[in-house]
Amino acid sequence: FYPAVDPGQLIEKIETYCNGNSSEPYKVLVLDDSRAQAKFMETVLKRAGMNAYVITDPMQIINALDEFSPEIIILDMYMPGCTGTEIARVIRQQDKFHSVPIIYLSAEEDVNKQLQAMSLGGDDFLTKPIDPKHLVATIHNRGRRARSLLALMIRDSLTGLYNHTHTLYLLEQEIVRARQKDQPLAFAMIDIDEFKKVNDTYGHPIGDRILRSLSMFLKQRLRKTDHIGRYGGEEFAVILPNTSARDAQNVLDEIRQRFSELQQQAGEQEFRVSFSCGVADWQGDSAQTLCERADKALYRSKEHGRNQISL
Ligand code: GH3
Ligand code: MG
Ligand code: MG
Ligand code: MG
Repeated sequence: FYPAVDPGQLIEKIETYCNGNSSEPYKVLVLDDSRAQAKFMETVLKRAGMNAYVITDPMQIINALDEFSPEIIILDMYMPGCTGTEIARVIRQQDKFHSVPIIYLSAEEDVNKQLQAMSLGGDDFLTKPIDPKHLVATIHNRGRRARSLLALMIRDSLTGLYNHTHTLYLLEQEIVRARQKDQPLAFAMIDIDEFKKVNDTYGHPIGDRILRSLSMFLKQRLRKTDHIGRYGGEEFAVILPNTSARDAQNVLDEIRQRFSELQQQAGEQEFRVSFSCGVADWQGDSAQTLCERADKALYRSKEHGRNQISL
């Protein structure tokens, strides 16, 4: 029922330079066979506060991608034994770098060749000699766009919470951390009660509003270090690092009670909505089995009459 968690290379990339942390220096990989040009690039990028990783041998590209996980790649066009477009193809073959911005930097002045290179996996074509300001501005623009796209990719658009995939990724991460630090970790699944009826009675837009209001409610009540995700339609997941299941149960039960007392409004009509919750503590097992235990606990809450929390 729960998809096996495959953090995927794309997600790894997201973690490296996302989470809204746009003050992190851009990680720029430069490949140019000319040592002088490589040195020049390194100096310019470092002066601009960027994290530069410079190679002069095209054969090092795979290793550099692996080790450095660049956010932006700058490729020379003509190198001994290969061209920039061939390197771009190699890069694009990896899922993880499928959408990383690639900027060609070359003395090639033939516009047709430039356009052809752009059509083969490149995003920009800059010509040498390059004005450092122009280079830095181009990298900034590309980098900012790439980061904001990735930031969108990990969120659910209705609630702004983490989406299903990213929630599972964070759970994997927190399991690693809990193991390293020998700390407890709690995981909770929340499911709104009789939500179909809410939609049927008051309409889908009201249902959406309730989903957003529960998201806000959870964000306000939980700690900054907790992770809240929209796990499915009207299902939410909460990861509570360094928290015992008992403590998680207490805090979530308080949230449950207050939420169930809120007056929801649809035009003239007032009504209440509740949720059920299942909490599980990490027992040294996998994310998948932890999810399964939380889900079973949630099912018990439903069975025993809803608007309650089970461990
Ligand atoms: P239970 O107490 O057993 O959980 O009953 P339920 O009606 O909540 O459960 P069920 O799984 O039968 O229905 C879930 C409903 O949630 C079905 C669907 O219409 C609604 N839903 C799922 N996603 C959204 C959404 O994005 N917006 C709105 N408005 N409703 C949604
Ligand atoms: Mg060259
Ligand atoms: Mg449901
Ligand atoms: Mg439900």
